[in-house]
Amino acid sequence: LACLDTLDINTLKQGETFFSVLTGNTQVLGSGSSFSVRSPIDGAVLSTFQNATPSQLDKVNDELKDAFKALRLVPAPRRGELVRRIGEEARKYKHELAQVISLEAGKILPEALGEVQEWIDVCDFAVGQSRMLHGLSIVSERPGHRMMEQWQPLGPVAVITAFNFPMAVWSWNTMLGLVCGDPVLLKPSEKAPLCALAMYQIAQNVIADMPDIPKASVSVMIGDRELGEAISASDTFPLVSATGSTAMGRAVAKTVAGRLGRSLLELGGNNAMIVSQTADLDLALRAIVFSAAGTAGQRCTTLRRLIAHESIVDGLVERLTKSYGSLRIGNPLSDGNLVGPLIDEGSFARMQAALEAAKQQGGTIVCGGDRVTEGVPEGGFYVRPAIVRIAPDAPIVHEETFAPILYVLTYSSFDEAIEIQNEVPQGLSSAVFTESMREAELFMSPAGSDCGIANVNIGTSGAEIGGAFGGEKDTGGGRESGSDAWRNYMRRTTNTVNYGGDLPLAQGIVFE
Ligand code: UN1
Repeated sequence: LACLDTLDINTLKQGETFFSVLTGNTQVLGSGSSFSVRSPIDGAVLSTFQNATPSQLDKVNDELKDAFKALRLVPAPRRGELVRRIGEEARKYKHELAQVISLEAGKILPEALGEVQEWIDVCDFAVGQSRMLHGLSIVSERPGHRMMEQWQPLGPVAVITAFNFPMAVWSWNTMLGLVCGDPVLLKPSEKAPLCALAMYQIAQNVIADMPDIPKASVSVMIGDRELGEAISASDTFPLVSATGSTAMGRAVAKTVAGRLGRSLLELGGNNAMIVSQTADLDLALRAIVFSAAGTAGQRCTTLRRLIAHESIVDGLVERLTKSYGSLRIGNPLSDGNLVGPLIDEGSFARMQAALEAAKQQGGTIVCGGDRVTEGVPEGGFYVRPAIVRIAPDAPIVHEETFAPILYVLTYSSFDEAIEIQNEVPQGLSSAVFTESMREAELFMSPAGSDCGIANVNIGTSGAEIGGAFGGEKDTGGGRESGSDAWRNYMRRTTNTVNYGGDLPLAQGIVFE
């Protein structure tokens, strides 16, 4: 745990318990029940917290509202400077930050470093954006009038994150939110609170040197579902950005909509790849293994359904099975391992239940699915990634199981492949491997993939910063981390200015 000392996180505790309410001004213990965080690597206790409670939210809300009053007046390029410096710190501590991710989320170090890189990349993106918060100028129908729109800071933003991308998802929202003038309160996954403290500490170190930036601009509350519900219900937050299961997103959306707030949702995926008979199969093979087995199947973009043409499916499955056989499974902090542990025992149980359901629904397990106990740290839930051949309409194929299970489905016509791809409730990521221009274009056309992400000749996971990230249907509709995602964090005003000496009414109305 030496990385925690380097990141100063160990100063954020009282006795053995870490603070759960942190606003830069205030750092206190939660007043709720206590819980321990275990590393998925070996089940060892990493830290102890007490849940922050809804009653502690009131004071935090006041601090956030005050912070907003000041931050909204700081010029946007200066807010960009804040984010630029945060990015510099993330660069400096990249290795330590990645270790915290590996410890708490069980991600292999190269992927954890990649996650910190997403944070760094979104900083660069947001810094540029801080000078480009443009609105339109619009011609008026009235003589002597001019119209324009302005984008204004929105207010405090709440960010609720999942365990699997504890730093990237926070940073997508927070770096853009900050340049837009919004203080951001993070409620991290209870499985990854140390990541939240590390990010908080990095940001607060920067804010300490920038007296014009209110400290509460980067705040954290560590708590359970009850806190999440209180945050969603609180009208302090015009925007609640939530990442996690569809069930969680539905609950948040309902509460936030009930007070006419906005939610920005990035929920479940059930991502598919179509492999055509024309595909470059060597390329497809590599893409499938990384997308399906990487991160132990715990990305929302993980490839879960492989839709292969009937003429190539058998050969492809054979090659895949061979590749899966050589995947090194084990301690995510050790060199050379490609698949780390599942997050916890519950996740292992859900994986086993899904495999059982697949068998009952006519599926055949081609390889994997079993727990690995040799050559891995004791106490962690390590599994061999599974490949299952099954019919596309088996109910289990339509569910997202957050574990490395790849369902292999077969198609004969390309239209049928697209139909299979689109028939699940989720709509996050999708891919096609084809050398046919027609198939590629059809896949990206209005009659093609219905997902937020539709890739050609690359896998479903590992999107880069810059493109809008998110998806449709049960995925929740939000878009983050690129393109015009900044608009989520601002409100638009339309201004009509009369520089003439008369008062003409629109639509030619005469009122005198
Ligand atoms: C997630 O799993 O919540 O595209 C995000 C990817 C990553 C982000 C995944 N850049 O796989």
